[in-house]
Amino acid sequence: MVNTNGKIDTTDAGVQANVSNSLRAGPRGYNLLEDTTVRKKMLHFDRERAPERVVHALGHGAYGEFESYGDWSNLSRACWMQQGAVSEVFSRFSVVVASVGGSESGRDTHGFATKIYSECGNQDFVGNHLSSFFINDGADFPDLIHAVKFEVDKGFPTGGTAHPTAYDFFDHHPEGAFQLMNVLSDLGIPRDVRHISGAGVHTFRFINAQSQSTLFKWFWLPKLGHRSLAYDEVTKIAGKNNNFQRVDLYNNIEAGNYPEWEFAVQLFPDDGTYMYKGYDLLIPTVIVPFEVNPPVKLGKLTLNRNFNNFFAEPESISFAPSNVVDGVSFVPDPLLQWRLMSYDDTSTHRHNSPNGYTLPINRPVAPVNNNYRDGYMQPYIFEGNSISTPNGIGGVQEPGQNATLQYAQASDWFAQARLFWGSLDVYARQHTVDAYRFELGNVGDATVVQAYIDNTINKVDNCLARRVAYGVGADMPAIGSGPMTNLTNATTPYPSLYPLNPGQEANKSNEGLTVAVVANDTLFTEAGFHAVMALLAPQKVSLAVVAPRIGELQTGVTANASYITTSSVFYDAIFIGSDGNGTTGAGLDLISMGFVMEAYGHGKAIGALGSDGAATLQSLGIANEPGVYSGADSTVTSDVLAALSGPVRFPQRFPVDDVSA
Ligand code: HDD
Repeated sequence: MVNTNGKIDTTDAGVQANVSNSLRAGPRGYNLLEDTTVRKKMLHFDRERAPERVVHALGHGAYGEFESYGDWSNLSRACWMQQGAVSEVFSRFSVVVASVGGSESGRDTHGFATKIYSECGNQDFVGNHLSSFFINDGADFPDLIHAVKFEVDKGFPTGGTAHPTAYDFFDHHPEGAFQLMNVLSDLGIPRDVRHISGAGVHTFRFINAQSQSTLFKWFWLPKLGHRSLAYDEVTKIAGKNNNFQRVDLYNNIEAGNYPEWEFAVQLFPDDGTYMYKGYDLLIPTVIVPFEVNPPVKLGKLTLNRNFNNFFAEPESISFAPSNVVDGVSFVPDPLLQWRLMSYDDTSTHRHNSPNGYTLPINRPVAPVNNNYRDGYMQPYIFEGNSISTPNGIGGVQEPGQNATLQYAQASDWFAQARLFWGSLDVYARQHTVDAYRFELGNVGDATVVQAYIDNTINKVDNCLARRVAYGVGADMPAIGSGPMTNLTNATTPYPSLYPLNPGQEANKSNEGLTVAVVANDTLFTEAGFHAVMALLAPQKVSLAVVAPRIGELQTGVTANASYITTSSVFYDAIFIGSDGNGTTGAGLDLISMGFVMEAYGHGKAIGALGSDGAATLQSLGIANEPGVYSGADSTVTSDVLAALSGPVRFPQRFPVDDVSA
């Protein structure tokens, strides 16, 4: 780490110099060519940017540790899986489509990449927050990315798939139907990265000390559970704070609220077929539901330290699925096989050198001894003359290994998407229908829209296809022309497919959430503040006091946000302050009413404090709705906290299509 604070400015040759004033021919004269100092400063500045990642460009991350829960030597000889092993890690979170500077809350597949700096070398887990993928062959990846990024002849839309080339690609790749439906459900718009899973998508291979192979799929399961946004919030967050997710992670780590994930694996016997109970383990778009093969928890990831320098750490880190330690290996999945090449290649390009592995963030804690030499920016001075292998004159010595195999093919790409659709409750279905309508409604090319509805959505479910078509003005496929999923809730035998369904993760921790209280010069007294905080603080929930202006209010309470700086979309629930005299309802102006009602419209818990709370809710017309509470300050606070751990949101408030016809 380098610290330049308080030091005398120098050139990059270490010569003390003033680099803030140009050398000029007299006080009003031209700049002189001899001003080598400022020329070098400018030259460095002109080259400050490295190319952004071709995908997953927009990201951030943090350090932490991985701890093995036990002795897993029966599965693998990987050192980080042994009894008591604790390794340092860095995790980077990203979104696929948006470029640097975009909104990280956008609807997308979110990347979840982790580098374990273990004693036996770097082990990278480069996954996404969803367990499937859009394609099965790496050869299609450049086309997928070309199709989902902005339209090249227009330069828009950036950061989203609601356009013709994307849906034309999806139309030609039905194997992605399940993944796209996941992205279009509320799973595609997570609240933040502390509440997402990670998934490796492919099958990998463990090898133990006896050289026995066990196949596995890996997951990071968030101890905080899953939480998502409402789509309307996504669009507003993008406008007011497109860094919402990194701010959330950063602030929570600074506050000591360290997010944790359990490392869980589904294990499959390696009998040479790469099949498990009819599931093809070489097809990355095919998932094996947890109900069919429950994951086993092997360890825990904790993120507990923010980085110091964005460029040197999250931006410069190079992840690669090819970075595995001895004891972890691959299978002949054609998507994975191309990934084994592409990441190292892109790292070489981004760092303009194969020496990117020597950067502090990429360097293993395990010793590096090899014959890779020279190239741009080689930082090491190696001793000795022997730089070839094998050798007999004292250079590095080789260990050894390798293997080859084959795979089968599955074909009903829609069955898995149908299972997912069947797992959603009526509200989650509506959100997914709305997301299809948003995307296809923006595609603009009627042929592409109709093709996607007929060729993909209608093969998943006829009712879904008709609802989407109806909403975007396309021809509705005839009733019965596609499969008809039972319309009662959660008909799936696999509820794990949609962890956001009510009741699926009851009693979630509220750690790191933020609740806003609507205040002004009379509403929300200090007594109210103490009553609320007494219950929020133990659950590590923060309180934002939102008022017409920031600063101390006449009640003595300090407002830390105003209607100009903030928006209801940044909070998980809303309180309405009370003046303690029974006159609150009269104290709400139009802006604060709008603030509360927007949160209400997003399904959030609303608590009106004080004896006058019920009257306030009456005046807003929401007094008798689920998730809306009034009463004594402590009762209301407890009710809101319980709502946050339980249903989280009250989707009954969102409009739902009439599908009775
Ligand atoms: Fe990829 C980045 C995840 C398929 C080629 N990918 C990248 C990142 C994540 C993933 C999380 C960001 C890493 C970081 O934070 O630096 N990618 C996935 C998953 C996939 C997947 C889960 C499917 C299972 N990717 C995939 C394919 C290819 C790539 C099939 C090419 C054959 N991915 C890349 C890349 C990137 C990348 C071009 C861009 C930046 C980087 O690698 O370091 O090489």
